[in-house]
Amino acid sequence: MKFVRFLMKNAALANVPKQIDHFSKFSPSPLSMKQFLDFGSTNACEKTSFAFLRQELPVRLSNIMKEISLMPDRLLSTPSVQLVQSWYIQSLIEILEFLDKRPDDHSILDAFNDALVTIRNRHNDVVPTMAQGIIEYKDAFGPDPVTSQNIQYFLDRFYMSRISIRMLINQHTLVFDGTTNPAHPYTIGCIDSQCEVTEVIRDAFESAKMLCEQYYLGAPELEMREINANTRNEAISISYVPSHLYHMLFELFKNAMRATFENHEDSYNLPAIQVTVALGGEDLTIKMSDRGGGVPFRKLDRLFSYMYSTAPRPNIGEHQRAPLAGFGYGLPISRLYARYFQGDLQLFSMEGYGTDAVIHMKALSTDSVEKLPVFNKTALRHYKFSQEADDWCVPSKEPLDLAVYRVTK
Ligand code: W6P
Repeated sequence: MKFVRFLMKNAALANVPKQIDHFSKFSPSPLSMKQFLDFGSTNACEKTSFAFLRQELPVRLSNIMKEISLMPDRLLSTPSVQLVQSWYIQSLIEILEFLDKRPDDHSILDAFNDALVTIRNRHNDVVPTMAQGIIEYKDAFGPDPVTSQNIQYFLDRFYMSRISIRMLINQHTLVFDGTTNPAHPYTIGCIDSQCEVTEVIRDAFESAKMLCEQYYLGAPELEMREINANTRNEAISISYVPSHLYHMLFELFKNAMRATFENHEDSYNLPAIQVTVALGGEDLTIKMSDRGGGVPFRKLDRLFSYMYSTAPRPNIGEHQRAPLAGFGYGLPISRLYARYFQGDLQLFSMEGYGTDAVIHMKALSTDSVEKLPVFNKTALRHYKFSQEADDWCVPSKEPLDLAVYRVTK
């Protein structure tokens, strides 16, 4: 019996490249917020969701697995990246098991839910494991700008794919786990159809404040303004994933608080962090302003760079405290959460004064559509021809000696 299982397992493994080729020929199908909500409301059908996911998950997995396999060999061959790749292969195999199963029997649907939970757990540590691979690469080859650019391109797409796959899995497992007791009636899976934005802002502020007080023995205040141009004096709410919004805001607050402290010796007189929330006809915009002294323009892009912001995880001992911010992938991944539903996260800084962080979100659930990477010729070109020279001149350190050009009389 054991031997038969061994044979079956190897047969599945041998088939994987063929399956990846097949499923990566399909483009992922982006869902809108409205479609996510429909899957989880009155006409929710677990069989439809099952039939959709057993096709769509292999498509999304295979599309990004193609890109993994095109990473530079020096990165692909690191133990960490090999481990991540093996997780993707295993998860693909486990979903493909359901391709020839009919969902008439509820035990199949239950087994599918269990498989999704197993897969989600398997991939919990993808981000730190991938970061370890980058560290291994940097230690061996140094941080060159071309590789940094390629890694940026790949990881933005890879993490976006991961966010989207986890979103699909979360929605299916939460909506169809048999219980109907959401936090409040407007919650469908992990989406809140009436997400009160200022509530999430206050939650994220309070959590960051607690961390900040542990570390700096104080925290700046929050000043919030809310402008609802649609229905005046009404609290602003949209359909959104509160945990995604919380993730972005918590990250921004930590950065703003740290900057405020590092820029003000006198911690009794800290300038407040000002947050403005505005709702218009199509956009919901959140602006967070700190007076933390700002960041030189030249260094602003680095805050979003996976390569530059990858440093070995500090070993946090018993008596040390976790730093407030400043290492890890908080900002680039927050920006992906904003972009995932067609928004964005940007930083504007005035060196010597402070920084504005702006989150743009779609106000309408019809505009909130998943933004997904697709493996096509354009993507392939990025991996094959990315070693080209820049098409803008590099300013040289030495000023040009114009004397060379003087016409001899
Ligand atoms: C800073 C740097 C930063 C990053 C993100 C958000 C706010 C801030 N403030 O000085």
